[in-house]
Amino acid sequence: MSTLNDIAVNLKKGKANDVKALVEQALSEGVVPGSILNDGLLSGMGEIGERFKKNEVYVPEVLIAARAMKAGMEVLQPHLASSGVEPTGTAVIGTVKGDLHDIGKNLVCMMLEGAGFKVIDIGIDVPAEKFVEAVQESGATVIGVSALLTTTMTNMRAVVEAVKASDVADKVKIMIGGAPVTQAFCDEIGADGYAPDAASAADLAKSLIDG
Ligand code: B1M
Repeated sequence: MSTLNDIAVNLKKGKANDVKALVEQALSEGVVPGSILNDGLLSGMGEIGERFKKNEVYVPEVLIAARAMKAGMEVLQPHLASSGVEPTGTAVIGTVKGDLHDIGKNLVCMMLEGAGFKVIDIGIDVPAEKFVEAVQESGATVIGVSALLTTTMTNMRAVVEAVKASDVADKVKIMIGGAPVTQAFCDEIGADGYAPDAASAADLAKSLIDG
């Protein structure tokens, strides 16, 4: 279906208005909402994620593609809801206590949305118990914790401990990331996974909920 291909192509170029109009066009052509999501929007965003991982595109391109994705989703969302298409999963994302950096965390949110997740962004400087509360309220199955400072990444341990001590311990997986974070640190604090960049975070979240 060429309209779906056009959606993916224009999304990759970050043409928000065109993506919005093409989603409307696909709906009027009778394309099912799930197909517009998977074969149009997510297909384009997935490709941007892969190219970002390979350093073929950079943060600005990802941001404008995500904006185009959002424009398309605004049109599509009510149709998805009424046709019973479920999100891939729900993820609670925040930057650890003491840390105000959110550019990388916001990119992770966008890539997760691009992978079909419902994202609950709980912001910056988030204490460990807030992550637990957000999962209790939302039923999220993934927690994403970001840190950009060597002095604040240690607060990720408190998030892992708070989750493990809570009633959601068996229901949610914890992934961590941010410039100073490593797989070795992830193993040390007992988090479920580490992703080096935003696109890998979306892949990791999918694999964590698939078990
Ligand atoms: Co800050 N800062 N900063 N800063 N800042 C760094 C991080 C620093 C490396 C600069 C330097 O010294 N060279 C340094 C940290 C040193 C260290 O601890 N090793 C530093 C410092 C020291 C500080 C202050 C202490 C400075 C001061 O006040 N003396 C202060 C701390 C404030 C606080 O948090 N309490 C501070 C403040 C700030 C600003 C507020 C001015 C601003 C933040 C604005 C904002 O975020 N809204 C800022 C910025 C912009 C930076 C730099 C320049 C850029 C960070 C960034 O956004 N990168 C940074 C230097 C640098 O990195 N070159 C620096 C772009 C972003 C896309 O990358 O966040 O790494 P990043 O995200 C990547 C991956 O890491 C990963 O995916 C993203 C994209 O692929 N990722 C995840 C991130 N989170 C993830 C979560 C995941 C998975 C992957 O799963 C959940």
